[in-house]
Amino acid sequence: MRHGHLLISLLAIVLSSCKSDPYAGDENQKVKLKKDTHSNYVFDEDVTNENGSMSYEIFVRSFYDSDGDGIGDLNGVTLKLPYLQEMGIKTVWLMPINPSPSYHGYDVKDYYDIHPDYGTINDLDNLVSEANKLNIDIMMDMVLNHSSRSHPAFRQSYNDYINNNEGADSKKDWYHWSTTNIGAKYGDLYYECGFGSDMPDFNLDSTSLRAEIDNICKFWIQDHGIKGFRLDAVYHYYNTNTAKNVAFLNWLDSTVKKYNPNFYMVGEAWIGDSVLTGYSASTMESFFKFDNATGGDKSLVNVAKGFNATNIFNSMYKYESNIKKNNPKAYSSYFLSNHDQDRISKNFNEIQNKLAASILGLLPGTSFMYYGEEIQLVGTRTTGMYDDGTDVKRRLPLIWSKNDKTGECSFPQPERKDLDNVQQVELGINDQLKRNYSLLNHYKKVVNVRNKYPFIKNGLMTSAQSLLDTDLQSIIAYKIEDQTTHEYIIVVHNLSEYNMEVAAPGTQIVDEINTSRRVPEIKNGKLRIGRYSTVVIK
Ligand SMILES: [Ca+2]
Ligand SMILES: [Ca+2]
Repeated sequence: MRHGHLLISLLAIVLSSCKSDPYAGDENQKVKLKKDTHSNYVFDEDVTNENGSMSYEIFVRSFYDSDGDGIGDLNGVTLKLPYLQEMGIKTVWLMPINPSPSYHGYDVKDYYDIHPDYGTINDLDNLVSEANKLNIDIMMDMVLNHSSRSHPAFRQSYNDYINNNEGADSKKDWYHWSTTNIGAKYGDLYYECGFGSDMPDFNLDSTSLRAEIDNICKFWIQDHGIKGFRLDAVYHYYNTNTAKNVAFLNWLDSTVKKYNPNFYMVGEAWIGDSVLTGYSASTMESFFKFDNATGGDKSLVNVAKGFNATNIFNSMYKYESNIKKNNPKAYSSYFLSNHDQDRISKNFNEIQNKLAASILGLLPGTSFMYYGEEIQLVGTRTTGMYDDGTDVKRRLPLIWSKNDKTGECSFPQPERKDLDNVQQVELGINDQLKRNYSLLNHYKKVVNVRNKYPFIKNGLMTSAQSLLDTDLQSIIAYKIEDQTTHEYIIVVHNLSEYNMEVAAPGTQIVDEINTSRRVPEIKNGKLRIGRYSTVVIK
């Protein structure tokens, strides 16, 4: 690991590392932790997902196939809701489920229906109804920056523009038409298309388009009980113009809340903190925190590997404080990776992956797991030296069982089947559920702890680093506090491979998430915490 000399100089540690058994090797440690007297993962059975804030992103096509055609479907999601509830998940984000010519669905051709591969509106209603019984909110992807070029409105808009149709039914201003080249050509005109010619950009200033969007919101929220939207590409609504994007988001926020005052949205603005902070000026609740995702300059993946951790956390404290100044109800949506990024499994051994899960699970706001992260599902765009130019391998079928292939989906993009050369993980969800120390059960433990403290969602995160008597980057302490009741927790992560002893930033350990058989303790003002482990302190 890193900075071994620093650790030794603090006499805070020790422990030889690099043992193949992650739970072995504690004999020679200088810091003695209390003997473990119970199983590593103890779950508080009284804590449910009901007031939790852990979310789970699903690519329906790759999740669970209920009818044996090889394609994941809505009934498959319904069948697996009990698994998601057991994991403590509160919100399920379904990647696009509308009819679309593409396998990923981000070019919608009908905003009022379900992709036939995935099922029917009745299946969706059944999913929402079953999810409600299990306290799970169904959030759907809403793609409003652009439609599919095969959406009937695109052709009609062209015709209305060419014929200068000003009638009540006119869609002439739904898209951006021009006689000069602003993207791609259709008929005699050019149209704007930031994401490629298949995806013409909507003109979100159009009054009649906004009326249509209002109607789409009513359809899904009021008529079909969807609880939230994940908004695709909000940064591109008005060509990266923050002020205009925020104004549109405010309009959309007031629109969705007409149909459900508790409706919530999380926006995808793939930008750094400095610009993203400006989006919190909107009335909308949340935006994805890309800086802290894999590939970002302050990634949680790097934190879990101990790189530059205090600086990364300092930037997060600053961001969290700034967004709450803009909008007291704003909260962040953290994630390790998503469907547009290489899966994180390549970065980690299992124990570091567990630490990453502990970090993700104990951040304020909402945290999103990407399906398969709990079993280290594999998939990156790049094969060896080559970039295949497709994200399909980042969205491969979830593995449910090593031996029972029931429900396992086939390669999601059949026409690129030649790319299906990924050696996938051996153990699936059901195998890992049965293993006490599996990554999956670690995730389950983390979410169980998170769900004990519902104020995490809206709490303010501030540094508690000064309460420790060390300036090591390898141990992180922060406070999450309810701004109304002032209830709080202090979270301490040991990012190193060594058991550590530091000044205790509180008097009582109320929760522990261990990756070693040794349990932590507070004694004589000192906190002893095992390697790659986490404690919650009051
Ligand atoms: Ca199917
Ligand atoms: Ca746009």
